Amino acid sequence: MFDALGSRLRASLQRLGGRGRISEADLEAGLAEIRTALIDADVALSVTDSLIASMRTRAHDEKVVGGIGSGDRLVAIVHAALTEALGGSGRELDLRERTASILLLGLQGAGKTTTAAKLALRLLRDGRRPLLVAADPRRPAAAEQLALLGAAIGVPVHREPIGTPVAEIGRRALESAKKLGRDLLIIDSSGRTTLDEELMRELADLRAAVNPRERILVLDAATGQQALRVAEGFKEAADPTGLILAKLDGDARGGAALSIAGGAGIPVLYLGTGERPEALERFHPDRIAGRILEMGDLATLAEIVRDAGGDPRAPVATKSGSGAPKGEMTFSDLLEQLRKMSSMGPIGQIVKMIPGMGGVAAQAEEAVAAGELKRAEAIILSMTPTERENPSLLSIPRRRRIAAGAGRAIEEVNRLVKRLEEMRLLIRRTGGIDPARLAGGGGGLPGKHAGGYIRPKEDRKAK
Ligand SMILES: Nc1nc2c(ncn2[C@@H]2O[C@H](COP(=O)(O)OP(=O)(O)OP(=O)(O)O)[C@@H](O)[C@H]2O)c(=O)[nH]1
Ligand SMILES: [Mg+2]
Repeated sequence: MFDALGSRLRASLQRLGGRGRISEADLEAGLAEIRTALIDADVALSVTDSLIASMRTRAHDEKVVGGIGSGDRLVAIVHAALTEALGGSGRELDLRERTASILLLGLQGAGKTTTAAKLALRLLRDGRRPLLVAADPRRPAAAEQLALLGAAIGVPVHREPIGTPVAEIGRRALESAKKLGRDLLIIDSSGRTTLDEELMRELADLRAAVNPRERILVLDAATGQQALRVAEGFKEAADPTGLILAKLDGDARGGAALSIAGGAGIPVLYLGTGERPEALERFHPDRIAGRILEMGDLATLAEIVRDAGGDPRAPVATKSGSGAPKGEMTFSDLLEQLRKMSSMGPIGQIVKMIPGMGGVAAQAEEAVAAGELKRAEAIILSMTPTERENPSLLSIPRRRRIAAGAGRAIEEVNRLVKRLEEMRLLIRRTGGIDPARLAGGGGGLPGKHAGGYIRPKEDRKAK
C-alpha cells in the first residue's frame, strides 16, 4: 500500500547515500525530490511541507551535511520524521471501564459496519466479551448486515425495531450488555452522505445515552485527501478520540494514510486492509514508517501469523528436522508456510513485511494469481517425508517421479528446489527471523543487527 511512495523515497535516499559527502546543495536537492515524491503520492501539501521541514531540521541537528557515510543516518532521519508525522508513539483504545463502549462514526459507505465486526473479532480474541449494536434507526438492511457479520464471528448483535430513537437503542443495548455479561459495546451508527444536522443530533443523542469513552471516526482511505477534509468536519462536530482508516488496501500510493495521520490531529488506531473480518491491523507509526522505507516489519508479520493460527514465537522460517542441517529450512517448513499464507490473505502484503523482501512482493502476488502456491503444495506432497526434510536426496529419477505424481513438469520441481535453496540463502544472510524479535516487537532500524534493513548494494556484495 505504500509501494509508489516507498520506492521513490528509497531511490532518493540511495542517490544521496551513495555520495561520499553530502553538501548543503545535495541535501536540498534530495529534500526537493522527497517533496515531489510525497506530493505525487497524494500526501496533503501542509503535511508534506511540515515533513520536509522536520527532515531538514533533523539533518542539520545531526550534522549530516559534510559528514562521511551519511546514507544510514539519512534513512534514520527520514524514518524518524515519518514516524513523528504518523503520530509518534501511537495510542491504544481506552477500554478500562467495566462496560466500555466504542462508538463508530463516519460517512456513508466509509466502512463502519465492516470495521465494527473487525474490532469485535479482534477484541474478542483479546479476551473481551463484545456486544455489537446496530444503531441505524432507519435502514433495516444496516442491522441485517451487522447481524450477518456478528453471526460469522460469533459475537451477539443488539438491534431494535426500525424507528427506535438512537438514544433508546443505546440505553437498551447497555442494559442488555449488563444482562448478558458483555463488557464492551461496539456501536455501529448510521452513515450519511454528508455530515448534516440530523447525523450530528443522532451522534449527540448516542453520546448522551451511552457516554462512550471512545468515539472512533472511520474514514475511507480510498478517497485520498478528501478523507482529511471529512476528518476535519467530524472533528468539530463529534470530537472523535481516534481514527480507523478503512480500505487502505485500495490506496496504492499510500498518501491518504500519511495525509490523515499527519494532518488530522487525531491519532490513528487501526488500518482496514481488506473486506474480511481479520483484515484489521494495529497502527504503529514507527512500523509503518519502516514499511514505507522497506526496512521490513517483522512485528506486524508475527501478529498476522498468530492471527492466522500460527505460533508467533516459533521461528517463522527455520526449523531443524531429521537429515537437514540444524536451522536450515526444509520442504516441510515451506509446505507449512504455503498453507499459512493461503489463510492469511494477499500474500504481497505479507512478503513486504519481511526485511529486504519488498521487491519480491509483486512476484509473490503473481505467483498466487497463477495458482503457483497450490502447485508447489502438490509437488511437496508428492515427496516422501524424508525427502521433504532433506532435499539433497532429490535425484533426477526421484524428481521425475515426483513431477509425475504431482502432474507437473520436472522443470517445476527443479524450480521449487532452487527456490528452497534461495530461501535458505536469504535466511542465512539475514540471520533468520529471530523469535525474540518476533515476540518482542519493534520496527527495526537500518541493518545494524541481523534481520534488519538490508541495503541492496551490500546485499549483492555479501557472499
Ligand atoms: N477493500 C476493502 N473494502 C472494505 C474495507 N472496509 C470496508 N470495505 C467495503 O466497503 C463497503 C462499505 O462498507 P460498510 O462497512 O458497509 O460501510 P458503512 O460505513 O457501514 O456504510 P453505511 O452503513 O451504508 O454508512 C463494503 O463493501 C465493505 O466490504 C477495507 O478495509 N478494505
Ligand atoms: Mg453500515
